[in-house]
Amino acid sequence: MAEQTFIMIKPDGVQRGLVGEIIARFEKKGFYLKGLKLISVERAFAEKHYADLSAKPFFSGLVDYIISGPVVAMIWEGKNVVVTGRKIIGATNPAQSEPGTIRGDYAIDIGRNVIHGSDSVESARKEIALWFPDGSVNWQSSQHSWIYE
Ligand code: IDP
Ligand code: MG
Repeated sequence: MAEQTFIMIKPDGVQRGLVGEIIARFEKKGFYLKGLKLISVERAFAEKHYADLSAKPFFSGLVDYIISGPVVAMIWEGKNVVVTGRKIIGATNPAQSEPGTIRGDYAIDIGRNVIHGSDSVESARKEIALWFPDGSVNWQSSQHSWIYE
């Protein structure tokens, strides 16, 4: 199967009306949308998603942030989508994110950085299994041969 990543538009991105803009960036790049839902998650679920960060001082604030409103959970697929997705998103701290990236263009503070993207193929696999237990939607784009040589 082609590489997949888990992308989540955080509650601030939903509240600020950035859902369409963010989806458009991944679509126009040529990645394929293979899963999509608007969902509010409970504290225990958010803690599981961010389990690797449980020792960090900002952990409880981070969990409060993620459960503060609905998020848009997505699976995106394509060649190198994990690494390229992180580039489209930009550096964790928007103060260091390049203009042209999502965080560089739409965020100011690290604790309100609009979007999440898996940091490796292995975390993508885990995060997709957590957020999409039924797996991804199987479809093929009719544009495939216009995007890949
Ligand atoms: P990432 O989202 O770029 O992968 P991580 O280090 O995995 O960054 O951190 C997860 C999320 O935790 C960040 O996107 C951000 O929302 C939040 N976060 C990270 N560092 C801080 C911090 O120092 N203060 C507040 N929130 C932070
Ligand atoms: Mg991370």
